[in-house]
Amino acid sequence: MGLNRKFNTILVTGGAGFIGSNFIRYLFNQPDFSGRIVNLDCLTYAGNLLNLVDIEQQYGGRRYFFEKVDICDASVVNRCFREFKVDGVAHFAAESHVDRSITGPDAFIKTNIIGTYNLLQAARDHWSGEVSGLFHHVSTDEVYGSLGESGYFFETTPYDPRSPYSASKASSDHLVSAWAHTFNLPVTISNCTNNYGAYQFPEKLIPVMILNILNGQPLPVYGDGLNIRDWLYVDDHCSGIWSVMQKGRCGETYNIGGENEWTNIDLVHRLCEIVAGFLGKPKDSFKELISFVKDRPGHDRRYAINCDKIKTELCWTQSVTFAQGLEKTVAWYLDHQEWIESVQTGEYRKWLDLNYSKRI
Ligand code: NAD
Ligand code: TDX
Repeated sequence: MGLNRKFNTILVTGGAGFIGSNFIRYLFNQPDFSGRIVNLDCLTYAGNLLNLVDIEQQYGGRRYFFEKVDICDASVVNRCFREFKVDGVAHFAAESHVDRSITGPDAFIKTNIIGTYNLLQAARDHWSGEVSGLFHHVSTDEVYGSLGESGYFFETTPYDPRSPYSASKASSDHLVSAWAHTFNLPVTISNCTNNYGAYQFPEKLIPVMILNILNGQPLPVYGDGLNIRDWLYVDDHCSGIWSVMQKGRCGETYNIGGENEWTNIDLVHRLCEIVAGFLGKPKDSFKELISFVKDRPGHDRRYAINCDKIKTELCWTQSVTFAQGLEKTVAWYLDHQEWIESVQTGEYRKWLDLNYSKRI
């Protein structure tokens, strides 16, 4: 691919969340990015500026700007585009947890659908005439539905979302494609498998298990534990997104995956062993904590992605093996007791209120 887009100012939505904060850190470490990043995040329970303290210290006010903004608020979103002269969007902001979408779908419909619509409209308004840019939409493999024992999701697989979360992400993907087709908005979309790594909020499988092991609490495995997920280290997701933003063809979708399928129960066993290793305990020490619990309603059985397109077209590939990634992740949680405590006690919310309540 000859294309190599340059960006002056990238608007990262949801930059205070798990993948968004890793993406911001990743971008500042790229020698081919010398621009500014505007982090637009309304700081829901999943938004945590402690994830970005180092970035704020190093780049704050010069190359990094935080704006406490709800993407459902169209006029403020518009103001940010104008004020910062945004020429790239990496759209991460979303309600992201499937279990929460079952107990409270409302926020998913608002943020994932209406919020995406507002951003698309703002980009369309702002990028007319001489000014242009790229809108990259970060999405999930869950839009494709659920697989049986064999087969993979391709970019051409028909959408078949089954949870309120995946249905809202599928809706947002369709909006993004429609804005490209109808209004010629320059967009790219990526659909990725399950991410893991540093700063992941302890509601998702891997951090829930690590923290419960450390606290000697039951490890809740849904159903029979044989559901399969394809896991990708978060930095590899970030490099995939950056490849698509720089070199991806407009209007195209790229699947990003780990090619790394695990049943939940095997993964939980592995985590028990890794933590035991770090703590110098016998391998099976924590496995008795495993507790099979009631299944998630509508629980998708298997996700697995074919990512040949991004590999062959954009020369992207995974760089971290699952063994390395899990070790790094467990080590990160062990080394970040303050972060964990702040998240588990809710202290981080007070810190945010103190530091950011006036910036709405
Ligand atoms: P996250 O829940 O950790 O972070 C979401 C961020 O969005 C938070 O900082 C939150 O404050 C912000 N946000 C939520 N509603 C907002 C609103 N209305 N206005 C402004 N900001 C708002 O999520 P994540 O796991 O980092 O996922 C990021 C994106 O990647 C999502 O779009 C998700 O669908 C997608 N994705 C996630 C995974 C995964 O395994 N986590 C895999 C594939 C795709
Ligand atoms: O306590 C648990 N026990 C358990 O068995 C939790 C939290 C999960 N699970 C199971 C459900 C899933 O089969 O583990 C698997 C992974 O669950 P989650 O971490 O909740 O992720 P998942 O539902 O697969 O969705 C994730 O990947 C795709 C992200 O949350 C989405 O944002 C992303 O789009």
